[in-house]
Amino acid sequence: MKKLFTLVVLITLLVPSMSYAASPTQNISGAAAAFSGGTVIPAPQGYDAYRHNIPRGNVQQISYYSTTVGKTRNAMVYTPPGYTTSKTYNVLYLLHGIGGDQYEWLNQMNPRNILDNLYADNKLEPMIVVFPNGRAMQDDRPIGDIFAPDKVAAFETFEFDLINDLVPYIDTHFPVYANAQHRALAGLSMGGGQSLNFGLKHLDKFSWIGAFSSAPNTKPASQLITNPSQTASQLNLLWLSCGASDNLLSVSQNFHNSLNSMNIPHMWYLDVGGHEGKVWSSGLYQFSQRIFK
Ligand code: FER
Repeated sequence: MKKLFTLVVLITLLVPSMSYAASPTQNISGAAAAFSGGTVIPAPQGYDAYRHNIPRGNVQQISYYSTTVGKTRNAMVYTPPGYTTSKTYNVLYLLHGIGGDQYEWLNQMNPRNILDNLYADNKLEPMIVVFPNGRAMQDDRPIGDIFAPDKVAAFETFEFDLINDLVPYIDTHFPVYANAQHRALAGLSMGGGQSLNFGLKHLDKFSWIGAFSSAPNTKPASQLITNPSQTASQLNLLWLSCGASDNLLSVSQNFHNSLNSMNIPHMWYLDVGGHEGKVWSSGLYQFSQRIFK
């Protein structure tokens, strides 16, 4: 009798979550699904919440010398549960928005919970996640007028800091695979634009690219992609997502349309929401599960 009771409780607990994940209506009404290149199941309830009794990753600050800026700069690094220097890891570089810095993702998007939960569910390949400061200038703090021309320009300069300074630092100070097959670049808003601008230009360095709610710093796809068949063959994943009520939606939409006209395989996910954290948490949840596989 006790066994039967346990069984009933277990089934009651399991069935709703399973049918939630599998329900086709979740795709349509839950996320206003509009994507190509695969099926996107919206993140389940609690995906970004702290789950008790699971192994956890760690976060540390690192400092590297930037030849680009001419000073030592800081970044944050998440190492996954069970991290050991006797294994070799993939690396995801995750970039912030115009008002953010290296702490923005960690403080506002719950990446630690999202990733720890996905590892507990066996849905991620082992990766370290680097959270840089993408404003490559002497004073890189998001203070004063965050739209000031020198601050906006510093988001462009970050291309050289990333490629020449930060990536080489990570490659030599962490146990990582130092090649494009094992490197991903993604970001939110300004960071989404950076990911497209730098990623598509440096496909010898990154083969997994994600852009969440890309900002107007995004260059035209036709400028970034001059040899579509070569780009298509070098990419492992190009992911675009945006909230349906985001004021910047046209940036992603236009990029998606250009990619279609150039026959560049990519995923396009129209999420629920505006220019806000829940769309970026959701973007990380979706993108992180699809990389390094
Ligand atoms: C702009 C509007 C928004 C712009 C940048 C943003 C550079 C960035 C928003 C964000 O990062 O959240 O016109 O120009």
